[in-house]
Amino acid sequence: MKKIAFASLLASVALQAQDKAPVPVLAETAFTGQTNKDVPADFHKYFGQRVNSWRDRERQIAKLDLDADMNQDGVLSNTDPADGGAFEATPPGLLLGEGEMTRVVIRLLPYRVDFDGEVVVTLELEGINRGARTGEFESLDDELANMGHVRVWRDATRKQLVLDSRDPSKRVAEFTTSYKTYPYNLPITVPRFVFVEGVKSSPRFTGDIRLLATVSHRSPHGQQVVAADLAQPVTAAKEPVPVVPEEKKVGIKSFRTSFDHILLTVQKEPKFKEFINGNNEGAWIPPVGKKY
Ligand SMILES: [Ca+2]
Repeated sequence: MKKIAFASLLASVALQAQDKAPVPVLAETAFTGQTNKDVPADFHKYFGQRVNSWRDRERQIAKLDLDADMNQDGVLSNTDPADGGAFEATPPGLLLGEGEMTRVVIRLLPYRVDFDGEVVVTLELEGINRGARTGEFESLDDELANMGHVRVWRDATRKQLVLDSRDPSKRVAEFTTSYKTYPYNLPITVPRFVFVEGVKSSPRFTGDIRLLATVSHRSPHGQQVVAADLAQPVTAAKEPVPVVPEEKKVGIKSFRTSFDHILLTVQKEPKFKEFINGNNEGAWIPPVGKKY
């Protein structure tokens, strides 16, 4: 996660916002700062307190990056600052028109092979309430009514649905790979890319949708490995954690969860594109019946 000039970027976004059409009046007091959900790390309450141990790659099982064509030039670049870093985590994030799709690449780089159990990759869609510092809505109904609608597909032809932000049973997807073949089966089990489709425009806020990806380690005993100083990841099962006999714990390494996210905004029409290579990587798919 590159955080380049995050504060100044926020400031410039705020200035741009002043030039736009009047913002609809919000029911609650308008909160215009950064919400807790603007950093993917919010899902872990101790993040920030132990940054160094969190960033210790020896403790992570893999590096995870979500990448998209943030600057809408038809090329996904892992080195172009305009395609990554703070742009992914600052509203409006990735702009999508209704009916438009774009490719999001999941870069998973295994650090470790010396472990037992499974590697679990999750993709999750969530709304951000920009009227509250916490970024949380009062309820799921409130959230669904006040956020844009996106779907995530595994393919460009909309055959394999991965996520749907309006369907409570389709807001989290999990991909699991066993230590026996990891990392060799990662490309098969975990999508290398997905397509995000704008369905309905964001009604109140820009940057009101986030696509969060996590990669974590699950022990051979079926539980998500959570070290003593870690909170339960939000995506973890809510059932009681099974008790692991002491002798079985010997030799089991636990690893920290890696994560990344991209903010999204859906608008009525696709943003104007100036492709530098004619979109020949298929990074963008226009709404049905339309052309770029
Ligand atoms: Ca680009």
